[in-house]
Amino acid sequence: MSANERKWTWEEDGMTVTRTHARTGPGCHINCGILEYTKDGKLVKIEGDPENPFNQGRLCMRCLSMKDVVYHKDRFKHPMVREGERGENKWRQVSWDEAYDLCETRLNEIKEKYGAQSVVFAQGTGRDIFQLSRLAYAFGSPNHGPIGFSGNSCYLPRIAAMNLILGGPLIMDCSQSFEDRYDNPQYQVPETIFIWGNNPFPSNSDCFYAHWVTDVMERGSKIVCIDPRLTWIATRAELWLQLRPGTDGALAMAMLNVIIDEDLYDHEFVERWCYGFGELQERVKDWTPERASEITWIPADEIRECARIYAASKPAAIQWGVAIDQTTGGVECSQAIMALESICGNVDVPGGNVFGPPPWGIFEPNWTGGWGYNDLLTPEMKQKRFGLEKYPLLNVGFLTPQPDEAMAALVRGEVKAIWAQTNNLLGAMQVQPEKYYQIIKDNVEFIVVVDLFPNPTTLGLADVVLPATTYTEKTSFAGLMPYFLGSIVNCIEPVGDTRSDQQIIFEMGKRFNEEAFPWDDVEGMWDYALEQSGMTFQDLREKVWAYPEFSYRRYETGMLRPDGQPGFNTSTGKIELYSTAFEAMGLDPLPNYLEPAESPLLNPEFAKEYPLILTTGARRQPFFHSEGRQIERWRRMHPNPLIEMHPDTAAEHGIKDGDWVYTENQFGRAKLKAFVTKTIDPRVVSADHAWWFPERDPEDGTLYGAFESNINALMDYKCGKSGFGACYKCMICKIYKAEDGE
Ligand SMILES: Nc1nc2c(c(=O)[nH]1)N[C@H]1C(S)=C(S)[C@@H](COP(=O)(O)OP(=O)(O)OC[C@H]3O[C@@H](n4cnc5c(=O)[nH]c(N)nc54)[C@H](O)[C@@H]3O)O[C@H]1N2
Ligand SMILES: Nc1nc2c(c(=O)[nH]1)N[C@H]1C(S)=C(S)[C@@H](COP(=O)(O)OP(=O)(O)OC[C@H]3O[C@@H](n4cnc5c(=O)[nH]c(N)nc54)[C@H](O)[C@@H]3O)O[C@H]1N2
Ligand code: SF4
Ligand SMILES: [Mo]
Repeated sequence: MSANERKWTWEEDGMTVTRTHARTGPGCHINCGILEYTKDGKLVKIEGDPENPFNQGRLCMRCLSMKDVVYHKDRFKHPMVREGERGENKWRQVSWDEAYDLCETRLNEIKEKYGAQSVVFAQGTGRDIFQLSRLAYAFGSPNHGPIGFSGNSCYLPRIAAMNLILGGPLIMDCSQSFEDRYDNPQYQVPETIFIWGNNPFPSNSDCFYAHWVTDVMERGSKIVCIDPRLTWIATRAELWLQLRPGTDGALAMAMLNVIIDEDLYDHEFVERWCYGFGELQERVKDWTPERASEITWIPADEIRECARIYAASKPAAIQWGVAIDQTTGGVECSQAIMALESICGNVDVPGGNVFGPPPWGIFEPNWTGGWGYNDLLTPEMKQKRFGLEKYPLLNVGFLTPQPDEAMAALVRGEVKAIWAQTNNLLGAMQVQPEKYYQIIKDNVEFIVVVDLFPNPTTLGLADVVLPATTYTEKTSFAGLMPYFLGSIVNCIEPVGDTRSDQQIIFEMGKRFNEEAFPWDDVEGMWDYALEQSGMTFQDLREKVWAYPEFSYRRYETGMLRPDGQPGFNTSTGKIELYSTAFEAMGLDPLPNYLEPAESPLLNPEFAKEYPLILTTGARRQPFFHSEGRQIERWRRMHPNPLIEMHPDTAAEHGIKDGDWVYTENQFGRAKLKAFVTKTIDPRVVSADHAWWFPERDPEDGTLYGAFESNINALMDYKCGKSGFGACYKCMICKIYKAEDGE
């Protein structure tokens, strides 16, 4: 359907239909095409847009039941200022002007007294508020990014490595860059896809829609799955490798060993486009499948088979997930996986792993991170980003503080205010939340939280709460995935006295620095951001989506480098199997495997006390991290926090399915319900993350039970040498039945 035939709004059965895309809030990492049905100014339902190339009509239950979120009784509907002590739940409803006045006065006082860097603008997993960097920089602080989230361990470890080694991020090719999708004659389905540390069906993680996996399977793709749990997709796989959590790097090193040793790699591509193959060959020489088998628990023959399938499949694609990031050696493991993709000739080929269209020429190039860094921050302030001195890798391609260091600064009393937006820091990402709750409460003078719902962070920490809208109530655009530009158009007016994140940033930004937000309104800001696409926001609203030109093997045509030369956007112009940039930063230029920081191999004595490997946070529908526990229809699907364990493990500890169980290690403990299942290795347990209980009385002093079932009580700051990576997916623990029964 061409843009000319496409209508963006029409009347149907007495309802108005708005054709647009979903976005946050509530949380999601992708933008399905939707039809929003409204009547008398109210949302009636949301349906998938069958014409939209991205999702082709399909939706998950979160958008399908969006009404339950939009009109939920608990939603914040007015700005509020804290009256009693933090955690007492005493609030005063105020006007937006009063709330803004207070924020402006307090934040400027703090800036005057301690410097702008002492204010952290904390963004969580929210994928639609990249303008928050501009707010931080307009204020003068270089510290925009998560705080409390060890090792920036969501996607950024992979992106850091990809930016340096390949010159930009790769993603599995499911034809998503073509408007005509699988019908496009240039496209070819992967022969095999490797689902690695990712579970797309519940997660639909960044830039990737799960249904594409079944789409390509229907067209012939085979599956290899690398996961400690037997997931739905693992049951459909040719090969399922059930590895010890945190050891993916060892598997990747051994796959490289087999592929090079058996001469299965793509000589032509390596000679023409890769730098440092000899060094790589030397590095992986000792990584025999037998050695990796001892580390990963995967039989050596299966490692060989996995390597041979990857090398023989033309093309093969790897869809990897956050499990790679959330190990201490997440960056080094990413280096190894990229080396696999490169030496087997799967980079930027149809059905392999491809770059998105380069962002230049499509939208404001810094839109998805660091917008305002160049034009608003002073050189002195740029140096005051927490962790920058220690971790130079922070300078490549994204500009967040290093969160472990930011928290260390907070502990030293150097963080005086936090502006948190799309971030339930106590509820979802903070390691040892109870301990750090006290420290944040004592050390941070002023905290603003912009959110849709009350949660442990708003209750326990906020001095001011600003109520945000859902995506049905705001305008924005989908551009994080550079395959396409998509409109996000409101179909109803904001509920209560809520405002969109973008409007809040825009209005606060003008107060901090009028010149940094020179536009008349939010839509003017969108026009600016879209300028390079040749469209205004109104054009995009009417077109609904627009796909930039896309082609393959762009290293041959000079389209991957801003200077137009053939090659990759790295300093050697080649894929750096041996990274000159890593070397210059004092990091290991070659891939490697690092044992998780807490490991039975590194510390066998200690492991006797905590004999089980703990992986956490495997995504569940319909929740998004700490969200959605108050949405009744969703909660019924998943009423309690679960810990998965093998029947033998349960029996050994006298635990039955459904028992409440404590999981404990040297850092803390959490209480979850046993889910006994043969789909997990007896030596491993897998715990849900981000649990709290909105049904609790907010005045019972427990912050909605924030510290009872929160598995992050067992986590610690354990990033790698690069400043990236963490231990959320590979801790150690013991379990025992909770004596207090139910
Ligand atoms: N143990 C363990 N911990 C983990 C993980 C794990 O695997 N294991 N995963 C980690 C990962 S990858 C991440 S990214 C972090 C996520 O950490 P967070 O980003 O803190 O996670 P959420 O619970 O989604 O919190 C988001 C908050 O933003 C609000 N919100 C949602 N949409 C919007 C919006 O559009 N605007 C505004 N203003 N607010 C909105 C929600 O109501 C919610 O309170 O958690 C990490 N924590
Ligand atoms: N419904 C829902 N969707 C979400 C989110 C959510 O909270 N809920 N969160 C969003 C966010 S912020 C992110 S980052 C993405 C993440 O989405 P994914 O990348 O899919 O991440 P997870 O579900 O945490 O883990 C994926 C799989 O890795 C397995 N795994 C655990 N440990 C290891 C390991 O050490 N090695 C390997 N190979 N596998 C391991 C788990 O068993 C799980 O099946 O999802 C996003 N989408
Ligand atoms: S994946 Fe689900 S929540 Fe996300 S946009 Fe699509 S339907 Fe909505
Ligand atoms: Mo994430």
